[in-house]
Amino acid sequence: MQLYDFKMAPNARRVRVFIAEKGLDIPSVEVDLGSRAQLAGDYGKVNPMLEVPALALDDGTVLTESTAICRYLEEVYPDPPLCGRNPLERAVVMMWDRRVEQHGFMAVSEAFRNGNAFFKDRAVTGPMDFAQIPELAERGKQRFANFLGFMEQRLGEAEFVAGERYSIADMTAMVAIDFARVIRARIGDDQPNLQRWHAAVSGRPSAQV
Ligand SMILES: N[C@@H](CCC(=O)N[C@@H](CS)C(=O)NCC(=O)O)C(=O)O
Repeated sequence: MQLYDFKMAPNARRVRVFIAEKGLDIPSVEVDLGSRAQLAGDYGKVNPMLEVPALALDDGTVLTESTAICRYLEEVYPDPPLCGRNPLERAVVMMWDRRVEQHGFMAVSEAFRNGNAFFKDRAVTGPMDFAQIPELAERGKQRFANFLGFMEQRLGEAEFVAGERYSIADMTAMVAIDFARVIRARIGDDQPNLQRWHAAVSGRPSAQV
């Protein structure tokens, strides 16, 4: 296997954290998004969506979409379970992971890509160019602030995002919140549940990747 990675890319970090939690050692190659390497050369043959992460398997299959990559690794390397241990747990974990992805991850992404000059005419990833929409940058910041409030409430009722066990939903939430520094958004001093949870998940060795 080989992972197509980029150190600063949050979706790639989601997969790196997952790999670290599984204790796997998967070789990786860096696709430098900073110099737009994903748009040049042969990377389109690896991933026509021109995104990282991508996981190339030994049989030539290339998996993209961070959640799909993690689900594959969960099936092949079930220990420790990170996506739930039974049908109900798996559904609850996926529910929370998807909520975090849609309302947290996408909010930061919307704010960052529509507000930062680097993404002029590249407001959406992939082969098509899209102009920035400044209103979306503002809306993304608002959505992310709402997300933090929602998570503060959630983490007041459960130890981890999806319940009493650490899961992929915690990884997605941690990566989104850490990445939100790019839009200058942070957990507030008045959000003790989020602070407690963030200290716990950030203290795991996997968070260092
Ligand atoms: N849905 C994809 C999204 C992947 C994605 O958006 N990757 C970003 C980096 S975090 C990317 O490759 N961006 C390329 C670009 O900016 O053109 C996933 O879950 O992996």
